[in-house]
Amino acid sequence: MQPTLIDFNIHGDDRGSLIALEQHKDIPFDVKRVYYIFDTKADVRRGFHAHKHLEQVAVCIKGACTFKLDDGKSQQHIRLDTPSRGLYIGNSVWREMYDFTENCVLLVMASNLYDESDYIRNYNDFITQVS
Ligand code: T46
Repeated sequence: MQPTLIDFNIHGDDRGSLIALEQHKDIPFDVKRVYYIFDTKADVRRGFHAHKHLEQVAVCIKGACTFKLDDGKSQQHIRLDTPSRGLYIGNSVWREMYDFTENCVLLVMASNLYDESDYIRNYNDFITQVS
């Protein structure tokens, strides 16, 4: 499945807003792990890897950042700047994150537990594997 933006339903009322995310309803896989990235220093780029199997949905629940996604054939840059929109990233997609705002909190839901052997951290290896 290609990288896709997912709009979440906002339960808003006069008290404010609430978003609930459920596996196989809002998130297209079993959610086995959640992590979040925050306090990212100015001008830092993170990521620089692809995953062999992992699927993820990333959402900026505060602030904003940009994903560069590369499937080996084409690249796209996607700005996440609202808690009501998530970015689905499947396997075999090289990703880099940059232009974090100072207050950015990037929440990521993942289809599996942390496993370093699922990472492809060398770009040439990635290109070889997707070619
Ligand atoms: C991804 C992008 C969007 C853990 O111990 N458990 C975890 O679940 C994760 C995600 C990381 N770590 C450790 C491994 C490293 O020592 O935390 C440290 C930082 O991880 P990493 O350098 O991989 O972080 P990013 O921001 O480059 O990438 C992360 C995810 O690892 C990755 O799956 O797709 O965010």
